[in-house]
Amino acid sequence: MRYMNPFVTEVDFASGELSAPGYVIQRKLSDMASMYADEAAARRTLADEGDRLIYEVQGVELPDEEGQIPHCTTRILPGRIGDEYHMTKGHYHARREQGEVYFGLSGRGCLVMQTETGETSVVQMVAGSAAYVPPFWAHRTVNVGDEDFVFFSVWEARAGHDYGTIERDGFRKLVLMRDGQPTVVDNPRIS
Ligand code: S6P
Ligand code: ZN
Repeated sequence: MRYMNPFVTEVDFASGELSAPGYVIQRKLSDMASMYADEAAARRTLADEGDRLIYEVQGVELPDEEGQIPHCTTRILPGRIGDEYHMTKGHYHARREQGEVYFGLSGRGCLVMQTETGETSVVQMVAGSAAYVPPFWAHRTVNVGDEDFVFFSVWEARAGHDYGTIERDGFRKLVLMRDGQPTVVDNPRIS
């Protein structure tokens, strides 16, 4: 563990932009078409409208060492693929015993969580919501509003990210538009 200097980052609540991002990740529809429940709708959207930005992450660069506390913003653009709202890929932490805190900065979203033993939870997030992702819970965020949904995340550096389990199995709960409203439904692909 090395000493390093303290620093501050300015965060734009509306856009999620950091004053000096150490990295920026953009996830487009083409990166995650197979993660949408209606994959045919995703492929049709790509063919008819071309690719689109689904979400962007801006974070500070920190050493990958135990005790470091990485933090970043995520901005999910509004929109749907078929009936399903724009969302992040979602992941378990590679070290399942590491939790995380999400803080809503602007817009309106859902935080979809599940455990490997079959429990599920979906909580609402708005500006000012501090949501806790306990150890062992996979997490995905969904923009259910008409404007950008932006939140701030804080986790432990050695948590790591396991995307493969969700890519293979999906989430048990989906957030779809039903009668114009965000509605949580069971994922028909998971019995
Ligand atoms: C990191 C934390 C978030 C997500 C971000 C993008 O542990 O949960 O910063 O990385 O919201 O989601 P995803 O699923 O593509 O990493
Ligand atoms: Zn995480």
